Amino acid sequence: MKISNLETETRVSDRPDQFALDVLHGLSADPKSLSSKYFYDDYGSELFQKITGEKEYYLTKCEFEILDRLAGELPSLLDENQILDVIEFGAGDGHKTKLLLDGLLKSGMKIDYYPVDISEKAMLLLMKNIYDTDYLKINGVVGDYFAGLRHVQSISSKPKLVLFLGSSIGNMEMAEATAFLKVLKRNLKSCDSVLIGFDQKKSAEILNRAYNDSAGYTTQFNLNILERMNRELGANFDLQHFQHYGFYNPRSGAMESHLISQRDQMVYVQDLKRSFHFERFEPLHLEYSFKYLPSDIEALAETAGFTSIRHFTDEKAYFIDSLWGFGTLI
Ligand code: AVI
Repeated sequence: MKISNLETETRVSDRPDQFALDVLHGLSADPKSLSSKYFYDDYGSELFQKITGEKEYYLTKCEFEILDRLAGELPSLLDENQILDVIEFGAGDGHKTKLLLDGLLKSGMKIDYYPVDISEKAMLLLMKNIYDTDYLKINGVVGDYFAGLRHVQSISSKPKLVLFLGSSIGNMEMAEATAFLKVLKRNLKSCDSVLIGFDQKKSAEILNRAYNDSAGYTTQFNLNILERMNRELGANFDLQHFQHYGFYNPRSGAMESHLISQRDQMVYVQDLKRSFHFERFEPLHLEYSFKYLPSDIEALAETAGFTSIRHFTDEKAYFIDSLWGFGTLI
């Protein structure tokens, strides 16, 4: 695997043939579904950035508030380690992380920062916001999260802080989130820590508004997955005949996003040489965004093998960044 300054490694999940296979599988299934990871082509990532700026989408603003406060406190929680590797999964544009890094640097720490992202474009964006100094060295890793983490473990034995911010864990179903965190745990040592963002359970009205913003970016974000199939796989989806439907399901504890076919229609996907039938009002499921109670977070941490947990929340208690480690309480 290659690392640093945008030398790219093989892209595993984003290969066009994998996309085609997943589309074949997802559109042949009953009920139909596609993985939300396919939202994030360049245009989808741009739309997501716009969503985060919308007034209804409180998640990013709440996490910003938390990290701003945590930045001053974090050094003392990390055992005052004077040198640290900070590894971030899915770093985005780096704005939120910069707050934390600045806090750590102010305390006199020396940091090697390894943002790991599958998107080279995201990495370029981040490098515009965070740059090398005498105390901060940035080593961008374009690739898979765990390949990135293992690589850093193989070249450095410094204590690690792994960041997985922004409620990305919420886009995983429980079994997947648990498996993901168990693998993370296996790849860490007892001196390492993890900071993970969780969106909290709250009133259905607030949640429904956040995933149905009035400017319509969430609708565009969902429809872009059809456009992506048109562009990359030669499909002929007519976007006018699908409607975005996002709602909170209190039984599963998740926001669900669907595109609902507005008519009985056939869609042809050239690269698959296959047509797919959509009945009138048939849903195509695209995303879960699971919401957590503090007790859900603690149960998940324990199941994954982490024993030291501390929660940080915003004034409204809408969002939690949870710091996990090993051994006794921090
Ligand atoms: C990236 N992820 C945490 C977002 C979320 O809130 O689940 C994606 C998103 N979907 C609709 N709006 C934002």
